[in-house]
Amino acid sequence: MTDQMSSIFNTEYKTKSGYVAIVGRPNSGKSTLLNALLGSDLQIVSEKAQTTRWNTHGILTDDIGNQMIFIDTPGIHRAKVGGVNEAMVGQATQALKDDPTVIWYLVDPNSSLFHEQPVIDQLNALGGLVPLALVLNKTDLGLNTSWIERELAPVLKLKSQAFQISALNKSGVEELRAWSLEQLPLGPQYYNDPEQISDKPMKFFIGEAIREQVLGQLSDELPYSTAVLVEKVSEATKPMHVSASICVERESQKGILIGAKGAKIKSIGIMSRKKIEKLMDGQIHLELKVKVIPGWTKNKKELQKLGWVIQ
Ligand SMILES: Nc1nc2c(ncn2[C@@H]2O[C@H](COP(=O)(O)OP(=O)(O)O)[C@@H](O)[C@H]2O)c(=O)[nH]1
Ligand SMILES: [Mg+2]
Repeated sequence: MTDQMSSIFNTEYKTKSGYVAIVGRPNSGKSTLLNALLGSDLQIVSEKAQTTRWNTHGILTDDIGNQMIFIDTPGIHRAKVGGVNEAMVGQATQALKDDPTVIWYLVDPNSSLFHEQPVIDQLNALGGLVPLALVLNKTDLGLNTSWIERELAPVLKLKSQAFQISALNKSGVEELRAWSLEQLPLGPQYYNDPEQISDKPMKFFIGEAIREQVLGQLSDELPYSTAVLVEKVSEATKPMHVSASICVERESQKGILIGAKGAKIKSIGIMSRKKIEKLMDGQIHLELKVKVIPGWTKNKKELQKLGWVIQ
């Protein structure tokens, strides 16, 4: 065999790797758990349902080179057909179709089984081969979670292993990680740099940092009608420069977002800038505008422009 040929056939990997899909209802704590694992606050978290809109990969490479790639998903729930909610649920179900090596199914102990049904249906549709961790989160709240395991384990067709964790204070997270690593096969390192913790570019996290403030600073309904478009990031200038628009559906929403004498948009700008400066490790100038795109949450073309892949 020539050297070249032997290198083609040399598939003996010494370390493990694989994909872990994190699914569950909105608000079960998926993004909090990913942040706990990565030791970062990259993923945005809020008490509002449906904070996560896109699948993102979190990458964890351990000391000896084992690589777990986590896919944080928007929650699975019943959604109206043809709009932003369906696109979000579509993201989550795609993560399951993409052949994950392990699945984590997160359950909030405040949930009711009725609301869990859409997630259970998706999991059962996979047919039974993927190892599944049934992860009962928020144990720090001191609620009784044993009923969940008792009720859910028998209706799941995948063979499951139950874990009790608190993503918030990180208890039980290490056991979950260690069990999942055991399930992974020997395989290639998908990402070369052991320090890299996400597949998404800086631009994505800048948009998310702004959206996090919109979610945190505005009342219930408005955030669901907003999207953030990051138009430009110049790292060469000093301070670095970011321009972005917050898109809303109606003029009236634009008014609320800007606030009396511009106070709201100013405060959103100041807080987002702080997080972006942390992410980019330096001073930035943030230029923030508000744009009205009528009915974007229901319009396929607009959703695509804002980054959704619609089947
Ligand atoms: N008490 C408690 N709250 C949690 C825990 N994990 C997540 N949360 C909270 O639950 C809410 C939803 O979390 P998030 O990670 O955004 O959920 P996701 O929609 O599944 O990604 C946030 O307010 C979190 O702070 C936990 O272990 N304990
Ligand atoms: Mg989330």
